[in-house]
Amino acid sequence: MTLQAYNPQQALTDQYRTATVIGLGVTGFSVVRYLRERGLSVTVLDSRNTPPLADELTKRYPEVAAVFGAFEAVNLQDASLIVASPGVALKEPMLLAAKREGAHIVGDVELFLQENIKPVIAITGSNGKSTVTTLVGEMLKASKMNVLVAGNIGHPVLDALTDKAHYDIAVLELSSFQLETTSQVPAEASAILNISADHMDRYDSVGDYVLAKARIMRGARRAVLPRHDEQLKQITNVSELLNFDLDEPANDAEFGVVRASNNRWLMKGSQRLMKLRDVPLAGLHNVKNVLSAFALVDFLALPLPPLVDAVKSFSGLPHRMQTVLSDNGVIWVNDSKATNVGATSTALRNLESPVVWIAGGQGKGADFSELASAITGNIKLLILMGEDAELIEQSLEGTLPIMRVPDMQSAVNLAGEHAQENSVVLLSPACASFDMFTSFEQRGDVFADCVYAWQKRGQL
Ligand code: UMA
Ligand code: ADP
Repeated sequence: MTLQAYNPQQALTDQYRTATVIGLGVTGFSVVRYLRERGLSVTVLDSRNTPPLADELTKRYPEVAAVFGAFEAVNLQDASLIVASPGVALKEPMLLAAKREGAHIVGDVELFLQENIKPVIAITGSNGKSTVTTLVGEMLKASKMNVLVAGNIGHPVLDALTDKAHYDIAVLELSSFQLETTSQVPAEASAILNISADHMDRYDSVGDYVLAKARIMRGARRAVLPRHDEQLKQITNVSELLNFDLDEPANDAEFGVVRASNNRWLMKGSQRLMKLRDVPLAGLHNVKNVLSAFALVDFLALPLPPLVDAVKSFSGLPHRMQTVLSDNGVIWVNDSKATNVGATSTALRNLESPVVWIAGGQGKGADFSELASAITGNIKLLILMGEDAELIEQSLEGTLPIMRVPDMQSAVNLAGEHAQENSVVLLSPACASFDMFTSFEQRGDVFADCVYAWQKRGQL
């Protein structure tokens, strides 16, 4: 069969009358909604035998054909337009075969950007995306703007279009997976917050992962980058560059920190933005996050006071260094969103008290020996669980005492026995959660429940 040639000047939904959606998670479901509203005939494939949204699909869209179970190339034989969910690798043989046959493969973000006419702020990076995306959203809301916050943060972008939500500006958190299926991101300002290795089960090298992230700069009018990352600067072909870091900024395109008398100030060039001590989020990595948020909204030239008020009242997101309980001199901290080595290293470096550290899960091909440089004398004990516990133990052997447990309650009980007064018990897994939990949120909630159960037991 000869497939129809794609015309980049015309919206995909005007060019194709049929589409195949790969993956029936929240993204896949939102894509089905979007395509059906535009009258396309849709087929859905999912490699699970019974994806959780299967019943909902049949109920809402009985006309949509669904093929569940192992992916087979034959199911894409006649597909011209394929919309792939971010969790499905483009290396998937069925997709490679379809591409060879001339199929057009995109993601939900590509479809959104084709139709969106409002200004976009786009954010990627290995860590801090959700924090910065939410904070930018709060800063714009405080400035009386009607903001859409969507993307990898958990709200599929196309839901905004199908819900016909009114917004003046879109703030999008974009993962490397979403960027792989997006040709251009015509944003007013795009940020790569930082890079540390992640998703090494999906990429052949860190270089490939960085290149996927760098796609966020295709079509960007302004780039926001960490000041001293020469590699990112080299691969960013955007004429207007803004940067951020914790040192002194040299000019108005630089955001940083200066010490003046007894205060440290967040600065844009020589302009004071706010006192560092008024940033409620803990840790210097969060100061970088706040600086990048100021840089991202800079092009709007908004009055400063509402922006500063938004930062002052932003207490952070759950599951990121969140205090669950302070009891008998022990602070229990939930950092379940630390799903990679970079995030957990930051958590360990930020803590000065004695730490009992709980980690483990699905390692995604990470090199856990990189954690060793963040392990100083105050990290007293590592309690490991999950699929890659053995691998982490081998990688960190000799750096600190390590114990293994089968589940979260055992981890919490053991931590409670070992934590002395003035200690922190930190859940910072450096791994994905899917071996034992449905999501990082559920893992964090289970941790909190186990901590409360431990506390209750102590009170009996
Ligand atoms: N599926 C297959 N075969 C595969 C892989 C997946 O059939 O090989 C199916 C699954 O069976 C499932 C569906 O695809 O039914 C899930 O699709 P998905 O994995 O793309 O996940 P969604 O539910 O659509 O959620 C996605 C993002 N998930 C991933 O990128 C893995 C969510 O980010 C995002 O919030 C959501 O879209 C809305 O945009 C999560 C994430 O973990 C939080 N992101 C990674 C991260 O932050 O590190 C990138
Ligand atoms: P993402 O959306 O990129 O996963 P989050 O804001 O959800 O980022 O934070 C994820 C994890 O990374 C948390 O453990 C958090 O404490 C840590 N983190 C947040 N910002 C940074 C940063 N700038 N550098 C390193 N780690 C960070």
